[in-house]
This record gives sequence, structure tokens and C-alpha cells, in this order.
Amino acid sequence: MSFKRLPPGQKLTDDFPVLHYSHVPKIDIEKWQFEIKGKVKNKIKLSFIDFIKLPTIELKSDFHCVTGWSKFDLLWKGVLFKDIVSLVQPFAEARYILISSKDGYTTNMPLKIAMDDDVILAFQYNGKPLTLEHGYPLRLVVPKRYAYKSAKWVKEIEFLQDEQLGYWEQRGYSNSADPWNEERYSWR
Ligand SMILES: Nc1nc2c(c(=O)[nH]1)N[C@H]1C(S)=C(S)[C@@H](COP(=O)(O)O)O[C@H]1N2
Ligand SMILES: [Mo]
Repeated sequence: MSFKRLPPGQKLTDDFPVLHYSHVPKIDIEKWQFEIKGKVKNKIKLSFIDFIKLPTIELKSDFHCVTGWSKFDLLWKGVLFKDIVSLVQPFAEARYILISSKDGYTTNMPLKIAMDDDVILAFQYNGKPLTLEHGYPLRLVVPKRYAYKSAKWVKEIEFLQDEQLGYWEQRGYSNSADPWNEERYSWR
């Protein structure tokens, strides 16, 4: 059976819609910090200048919002999440992550999912810095999950032994969120 690039129930769009649960936060790039905390050997706090000194890559991936739109071939530049993981060295009991954003949004996933080789902390889209509405200065991109896992305005990632649910995961959206299996709601 061939792999269907467009997941079931999704419609392809050419533009790049902007979607978030609340407001676009104010960002002061001078004061901005990215923090990794919790069950890791090397906790880190990086300014934006230091973050972009990490080894970066460019990659293309698709994007699938649970409300039904998908977009193909988004070009991101940033740091692979698994490179961050090598840097912070999680303890063996760290099995989950909780991502927190400047607008108060949170989302979560098993560390294993975030270790996939297409999961990136992106600071550029299509060769330009992220726009504020798409998550400036830094967003997570998790192409194989519905886009509510792709947190914008990321400021903190906590490594956890026990799972903690994020904003939509607490409100009836699927925790696993696999688009090809149409895991949209937690009561399915
Ligand atoms: N911080 C934050 N990240 C977020 C959201 C949000 O409300 N706040 N919404 C999510 C949802 S549901 C979607 S579809 C995508 C939309 O990303 P975009 O606005 O760049 O298209 O952001 C995700 N990341
Ligand atoms: Mo979404």
C-alpha cells in the first residue's frame, strides 16, 4: 500500500493560515531566553544570539491542522530537537516533554516522538525570520503530528518522568494526534 501524503479528511491549502487559541504575545528579543529544565543533566538557558549559534539545518516538511487544512513543503531552518537532546543529556527516566510558550500555550509529547529526525526548533521560514504571528522568534515543528503539537513562541521545554498534558490535550484533543490515523479527539 502506498503512503498517502495528504492525511484522511484534510484539504490542501496554498496560503499559510495563522491560528492560535488566544493572542499574539509581545516579544522582547533582548530579554528572550530559551530554557530546558527538568530531568536532564545539563539544564540550559540560551539567549537568541546563543541559540542560533547551535548547529542548524534546513528542512522541508508538511503541516496538518486538526481543523482540516494541510500545507505541503514548508521550508524551515533551525536546530534539530534531537541535537538539543544530545546537548542537555536527559536522565534515563525522562520519557515525556512539556513545551511552554509565551502566550500561555502548552503542548506535550513523548520524548521518543520529539526525537524523530524531522522535528525542529525553527527560527526561519522560507529563508526569513519567523513572522510574529507564525511564532517569532522560535517555534517547534512536529510534521508527523497535528499542528497543535507545533508550538509557536516556545520559551521552555521541561523533561518529565510522568506525562503532563498540554492546553488542547487537556481539552479533548487527541494526545497522540496522528493525522494518518485521524486521531483528532481523545474520545474517539
Ligand atoms: N503558542 C502557541 N502555539 C500554537 C498554537 C497556539 O495557540 N499557541 N496553536 C497551534 C495550532 S492549533 C496550530 S494549527 C498551529 C498554527 O500555526 P500557524 O499559525 O503558524 O499556521 O500553531 C499551533 N501552535
Ligand atoms: Mo490547529
